[in-house]
Amino acid sequence: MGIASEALKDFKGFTMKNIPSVEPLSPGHRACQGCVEILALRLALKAIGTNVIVASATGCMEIVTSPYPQTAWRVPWIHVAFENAAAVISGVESAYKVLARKGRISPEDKVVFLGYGGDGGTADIGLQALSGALERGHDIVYICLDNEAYMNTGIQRSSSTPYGAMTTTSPPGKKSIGQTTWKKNVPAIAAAHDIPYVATASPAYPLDLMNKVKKAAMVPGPAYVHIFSVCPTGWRHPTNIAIEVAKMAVATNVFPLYEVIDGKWILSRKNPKPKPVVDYLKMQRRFAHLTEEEIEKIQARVNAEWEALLERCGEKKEPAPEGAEPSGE
Ligand SMILES: Cc1ncc(C[n+]2csc(CCOP(=O)(O)OP(=O)(O)O)c2C)c(N)n1
Ligand code: SF4
Repeated sequence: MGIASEALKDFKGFTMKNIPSVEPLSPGHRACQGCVEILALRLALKAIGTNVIVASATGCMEIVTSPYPQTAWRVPWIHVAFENAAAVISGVESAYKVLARKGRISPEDKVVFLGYGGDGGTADIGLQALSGALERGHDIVYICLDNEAYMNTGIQRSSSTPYGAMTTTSPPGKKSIGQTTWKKNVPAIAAAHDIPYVATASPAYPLDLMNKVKKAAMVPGPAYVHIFSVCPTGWRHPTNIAIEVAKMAVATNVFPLYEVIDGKWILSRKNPKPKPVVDYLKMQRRFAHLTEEEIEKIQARVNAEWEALLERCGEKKEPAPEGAEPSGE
């Protein structure tokens, strides 16, 4: 049994009946109306509880929670540079271990060391620090709050911006369809470090999200959780449909939910009847300029990535031999 499976063998998940009332990240912050990124962070902190030290890369969540002299944080929180949340939180974890070894603090209570950043801070500028922290094996949780662009500084494209999306640095026009590269697969990059726990999550499925964050906090060693963080401001849709957009991303296989525990890939939702990707795209003005041809291209890409994920999760059915009778399934 791997170290994550061992740590999780008696895991009891949150249910509607035992959602913690604790709010380590308090209300009264300054996030935009309908912001799902702040909801993701709130749910993650509820799952972890108050025995936590947090390192926050600069970005929307840092800006909206810490307008000096006010703060929405009820737990120890360190604001760090855009690029080094993973490096700083792994340093805090190491310092804690040294203090415990020297008898200066009691090692009995398990403190969770949480680093988080947006997709710009994670997939781009902080990727090196993240990779180092994962490779060194620190006992940390790292959360990427993926709103698919650099939102805090005015909606610039990141390597996590999906193909075809409009941002201020990938404007569509006569000669451009918007973002021209495909979204970087950071959860797969994290999993390639052979760490004990990796998961994708969405606040549209809050219990699933909280249980994954709880598991990430329980496993010894590095854990990475990639959270789909809908941003009505940058994605250009009404604030009241943010959770519907998040649900549609899962229903269309644009953002599949899964875990990688000790290297074993496990689908969280099987989705036998995926909805067409256009249902997701048409909810958001950032994709409004796309032609049918481009939408087909995106659908083909989503299909291929889903097939690859099924394969990794051991869910792919063998194709029936030629000439075989249909099974009627
Ligand atoms: C080295 C460095 N470059 C640029 C910036 C300016 N900056 C601050 S936040 C930010 C964008 C953050 O984007 P992301 O990490 O995706 O988080 P979001 O705001 O979208 O939640 C940028 C470019 C900075 N603080 N430091
Ligand atoms: S810009 Fe987007 S991610 Fe940032 S606070 Fe507003 S809704 Fe949230």
